Amino acid sequence: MTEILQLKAREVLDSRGNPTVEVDVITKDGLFRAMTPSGASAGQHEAIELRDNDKKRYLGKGTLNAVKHVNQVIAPKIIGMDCKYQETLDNVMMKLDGTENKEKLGANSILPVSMAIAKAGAAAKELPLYGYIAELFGVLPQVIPVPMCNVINGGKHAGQENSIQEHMLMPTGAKTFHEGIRMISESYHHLSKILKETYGAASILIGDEGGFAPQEITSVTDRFDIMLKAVDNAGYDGKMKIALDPASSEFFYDGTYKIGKKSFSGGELVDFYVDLCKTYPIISIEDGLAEDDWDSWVEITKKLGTKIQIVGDDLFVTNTARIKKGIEIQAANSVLIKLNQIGTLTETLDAIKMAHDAGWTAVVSHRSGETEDTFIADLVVGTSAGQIKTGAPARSDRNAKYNQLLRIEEELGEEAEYPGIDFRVDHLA
Ligand code: 2PG
Ligand code: MG
Repeated sequence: MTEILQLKAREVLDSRGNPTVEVDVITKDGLFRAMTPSGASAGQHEAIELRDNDKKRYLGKGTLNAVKHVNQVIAPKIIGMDCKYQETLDNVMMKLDGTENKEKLGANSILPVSMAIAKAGAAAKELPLYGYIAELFGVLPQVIPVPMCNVINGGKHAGQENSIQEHMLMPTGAKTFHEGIRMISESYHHLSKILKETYGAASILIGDEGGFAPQEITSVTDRFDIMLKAVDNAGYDGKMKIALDPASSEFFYDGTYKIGKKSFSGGELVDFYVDLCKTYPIISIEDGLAEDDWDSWVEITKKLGTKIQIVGDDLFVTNTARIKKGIEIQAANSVLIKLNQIGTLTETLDAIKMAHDAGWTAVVSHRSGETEDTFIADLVVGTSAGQIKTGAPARSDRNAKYNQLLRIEEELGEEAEYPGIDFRVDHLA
């Protein structure tokens, strides 16, 4: 038995300078620390992130109530328990909360405890975190993910309205993660050069996820063209694919989608994506449709689902009830995975398992408001998910994850597998 000796939360800052919750767990093996991230284009169906709403502190975004819930409600129950019983401990917290969306205690109080406990459990078993998660999940940790790197930030992450949010490069032609990250970094710097030469210094200011946010380029095709030019200049023509996250719930108003000055019905937007896929090397579209527009999701999956990855983020919110529905009606073929959308590691692993069992992919993701915590890098290896979305190769809140993956690939040595374009195959088979 490895007893949880102390459990303590505090308020710290995230990458946007907003407060978030950090938790320390102490066992005989030492101190284990975790922090919860926070979304901006968050889905309506996500577990609740508790904010104090005291306008005198942090413009209402304080997290002192969530901190209090950890210290006064969760800690007294959890202290003394064995940190190796992840599922039991997560269930204790879910019971303490007792609501479906964790609105009583807040997912931002429960999640950092769940993550810190996993880190303590890994140490107790003398395993690296990815190895411990792999044991919980029931796979061999070997698959290092293909990164989805958001090199042009739009939408809420760049102070824009009615605009596509994420324009990502995926180094599918690399042989290893190390090579993939180098391809991304070099292309990113070529992109910076082209942008600055074409549009001036302001165009290389960056958004929340480290990608450039050129306000001058509003059309998605112009954004893709300049990205592909950068890839070409870096010498990687044909070795890099495009992934897109429009985050369309953000520009959906009473049944109509609005991108810039154009309006689209669900069906018209699906056709817009179909056309984009004819011209550009797109292999993945996330949240192409809004979080409750199930019919249009079924339509996009019918039209594009055999050719590319159709990922549900706000649609599924890492919640098995919604993923189950999506599988039944074939509304997508992939799930975006965010720990804080659901609030515990156990439920997150269940969501990935459900996706894999249906032959779907799962993409482990950061939030736009991140921290220095690298948990998701270990999570993606520990579940063989094969893809991670964690921003541009800029700013340490994003690079912390890439750097951890570089370390894990080095540690796995010959055992490491980088799936490249085969990220879609089921690595659990
Ligand atoms: C998304 C995420 C992360 P946010 O929409 O996929 O990129 O954004 O964390 O703001 O919800
Ligand atoms: Mg998204």
